[in-house]
Formats: sequence, C-alpha cells, structure tokens
Amino acid sequence: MMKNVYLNHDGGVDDLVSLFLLLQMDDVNLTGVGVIPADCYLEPAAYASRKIIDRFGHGKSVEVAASNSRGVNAFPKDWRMHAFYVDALPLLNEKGSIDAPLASVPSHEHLIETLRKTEDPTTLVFIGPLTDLARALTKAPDIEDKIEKLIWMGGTFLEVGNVEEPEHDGTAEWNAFWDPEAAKRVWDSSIVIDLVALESTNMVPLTLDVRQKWASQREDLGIDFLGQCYAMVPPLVHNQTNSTYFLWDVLTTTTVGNEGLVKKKTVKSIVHDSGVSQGRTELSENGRNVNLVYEVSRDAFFEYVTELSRQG
Ligand code: AGV
Ligand code: CA
Repeated sequence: MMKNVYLNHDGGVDDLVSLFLLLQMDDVNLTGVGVIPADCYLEPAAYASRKIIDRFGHGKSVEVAASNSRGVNAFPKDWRMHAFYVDALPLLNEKGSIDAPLASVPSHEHLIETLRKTEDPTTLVFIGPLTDLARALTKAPDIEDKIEKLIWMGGTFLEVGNVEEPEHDGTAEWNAFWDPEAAKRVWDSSIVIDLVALESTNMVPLTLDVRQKWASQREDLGIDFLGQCYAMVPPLVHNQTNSTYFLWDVLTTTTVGNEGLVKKKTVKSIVHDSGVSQGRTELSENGRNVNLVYEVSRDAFFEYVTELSRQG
C-alpha cells in the first residue's frame, strides 16, 4: 500500500538527507515539501530541496513550498549556514538548472491545499518547528480529518535538552524552542502524534566509523551524497558538545519506511509555551497522549539508511 507523506523541513543537513531518503522509499507517495527558515536560510534550503528532487527523485514531480513563518527564538547562524553548503554541492549542480516546481503559495497554505486535494489521509513528517502546521490548523481546522498522524522530531522528557541559550533553563529541544506556541497549538489538536525526541536521537550520533563506511562506498552516488553532506557537520569524537551532530531527522524519517527500527510508548505530556522553560515538553497527567520513541536499534538503523541510499 502506498503511503501519502507530506514533509516539512528546515534545511539542515539531516533535513535535506531526510528528503533524499523519502524519495528512495518505494511505498511512499511524497505529496509535497514545505521549507521553513528555522535552522537554515530559506533560499538555499528551497533550492537544495528542488535539486535533490531533480537528482534523486526518480522522475517524480514534487512541489516545494517556501514558508513565510517566523520563529520566537532564532537558531545560531553557524547552523543555519549548512543549507548553503548542500545547495552548492557539485553533485546537485551538474545540469545547472532546476525543474522541480516552486509552489506559488507559502508552505502553510500549500499544506492545506495539498491535504484537501489528496483523496486519502496523509502522514505528516515535520523535522523542524511546528509553525506551519499550527498556522494551517488555525486557518483551516477541517484539515485535521485529512491527517493520518504527525511524526515530529522534537521535544524531550530528559532533564537536559539541547538548547543552551541565555534566559533559558536548558530543558527544551530546539525545534520546540524555536516556536513554543506552535507546539502548544498542535498539542491542543486531536492529531495523533509520534514523537521522535532526544531520548532516541541521542543514540544515533554522527561518528567517525559511520563516516568511514560511507566514504569507502562512495562509488555509489547515493552513498556519496550522504558522505558529502555529513562531511559538513561536526561528529562525536572525544566528547559531546552543543554542536555535535546527531541523525535526529534521519531517524525520524526512517520510521516512516521501517517502523520496526524503534520502540514507542504512549505518555501524557504538556508543552511550556513561555518563560524560562519555553519549549519544554513535560510528562503530566493533565497532558495529551503522544507516542514517544524511546529506543532505536542503532545498527539496523544505519544499515537501513545505507541500503536506501544505495538505490539512490
Ligand atoms: O534539535 C534537533 C533539530 C533537528 O531537526 N535541529 C537539527 C536537526 O535538523 C536543531 C539542532 C540542535 N542541535 C544542532 C542543531 C546542532 N548541533 N547543529 C545543527 N542543528
Ligand atoms: Ca531539522
């Protein structure tokens, strides 16, 4: 059975690799892509997305929509620069032109239009902040019925998240922190949420052995793309820093094609939308249900990523 999937991403290295991987999944019908300028700059992220669809989309036609959403707490500039590097890869620029269409409406409206015109329900994959979804729900509440479920890379119930910023207590994950009110808006809906939180993504850091494996298989174009992308970001070597790269979004995306890679449990949670803990997801009896991914089969995950890419 083909699964309808709509992707909304924010242009990081693992966001763009996620788009690449979704295009390799035989049972996924990618109905559209939204790009939000959170952990990226918009123009290179939208260009890179369209070039990836052209180069690795097996002739599929997928529209890319640019977001006009703005966040509450800005991402560090160094991280946002990554989209420029991916966009400039020679591997994506051989033909010197772009065919994949750019939508004429902003991405929250594109999401509404695409959900409405797709006959069966759609699985939403959000690997950046939830701003576009929150805006879409507020503008067109009817779309809730067209959403099979939301798979979101965001949040954590660990004591320490990955935000290290002034005036914050460090309990939040970045995608939730960028727009805490949007997360709250989505929490207030009745959409089924699968949460790929830091509990599970912490188990898949970028390490040198992974890089080496991809380097040694670089004669395959898809694997070379992985290797080139993950050459741009800092791996985990001696100890973890705030810049250490994990395969956050890629883990999220692989659960679409291979649910068996992870373990999930249902928990009740609230989101803090203001104050020193803004963006924190917290366990609470008064909260809503989310299906928390709390464990991953690390080796099986990396094998699956490599296998999918090889067909690229
Ligand atoms: O919090 C993880 C999210 C993911 O969607 N992003 C990166 C992934 O695309 C933000 C982020 C947290 N730490 C980072 C991030 C880092 N060290 N470098 C770049 N982005
Ligand atoms: Ca992301």
